[in-house]
Amino acid sequence: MSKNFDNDLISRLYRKIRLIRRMEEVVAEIYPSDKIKSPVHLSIGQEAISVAFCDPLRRQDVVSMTYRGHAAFLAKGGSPSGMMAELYGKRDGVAHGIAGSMHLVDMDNGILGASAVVGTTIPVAVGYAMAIKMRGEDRVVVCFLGDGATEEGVFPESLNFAALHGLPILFVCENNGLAIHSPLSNRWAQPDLCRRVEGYGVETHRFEDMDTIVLRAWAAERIEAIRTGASEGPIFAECPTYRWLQHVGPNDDHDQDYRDAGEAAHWRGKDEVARLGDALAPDMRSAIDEEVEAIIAEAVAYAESSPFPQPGELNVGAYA
Ligand SMILES: Cc1ncc(C[n+]2csc(CCOP(=O)(O)OP(=O)(O)O)c2C)c(N)n1
Repeated sequence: MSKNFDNDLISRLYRKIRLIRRMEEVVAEIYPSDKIKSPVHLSIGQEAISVAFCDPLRRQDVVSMTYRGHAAFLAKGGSPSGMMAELYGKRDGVAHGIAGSMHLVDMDNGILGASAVVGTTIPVAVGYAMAIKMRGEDRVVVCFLGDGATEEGVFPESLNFAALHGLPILFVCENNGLAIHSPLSNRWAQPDLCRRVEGYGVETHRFEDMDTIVLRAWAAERIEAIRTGASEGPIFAECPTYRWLQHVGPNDDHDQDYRDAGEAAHWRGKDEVARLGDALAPDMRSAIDEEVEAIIAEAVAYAESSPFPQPGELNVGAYA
């Protein structure tokens, strides 16, 4: 990490990445108690991408994410208490406690939401970008997707539409190399994803590594270029990453033979939460850590004390 780093930037990024990591660790601790009513797809190990791409966004900018969306939700400014209550299935959750971890949403903070159905948020994000363009606004959409989602037919359809209309959208592929248990080598004849995307007339960039500061600098520059019209969207970024835990649930699954323990050790050895924390003065780091623990304790207490929704409330928010 650069010695000339901006201390405010590092502390801001560390506060976010630490909050996301600790929220998910606490979710994993609580999960076996059955208080959390929804399945959880944890992003532990992948958080840097959401933190880096959300940091340059304004509140009125928009993100859409996948069912592995806790990191993007929190990075974009979603409420930790509202998220925890949603996981508990409680009425004060961000989706009234009837949607769960895979459907976090918060339109006041520009969080379009997520879906359990792979790829389905991509055209919704493109539609939102279309609306922004038609209204002549300077807002930007960031659409997070997994490598598996690029295999859905809706991905090339959405890319083509966004490119044809020059929409203000940045697609961010969190490439963890796996769709559940299937590695890329079993799925892609052409392993160069950016090359495939370029075929649609879209600017692409592939990162070699997951370095929060590097990702963030690039994101800030390209988001600003889309916002000001210096570059026409869409833009596509492929970010290599690694999912530390099992596809769904709170546990490690390296005892299964679908992936390599050496690879896990490699990624754990360059953990971005530790790297950013180590770049801060120890007293600043511990002050942030304490602040984060207080936010999480409040979120858990909020979730515990919120009531369950009643059966008659099942359709709340389902129809406009
Ligand atoms: C349309 C559809 N097909 C299949 C599934 C089953 N499924 C759930 S997660 C997943 C893997 C998606 O992988 P990726 O997009 O890379 O995201 P990751 O889980 O790695 O974050 C699949 C195939 C689904 N939910 N929706």
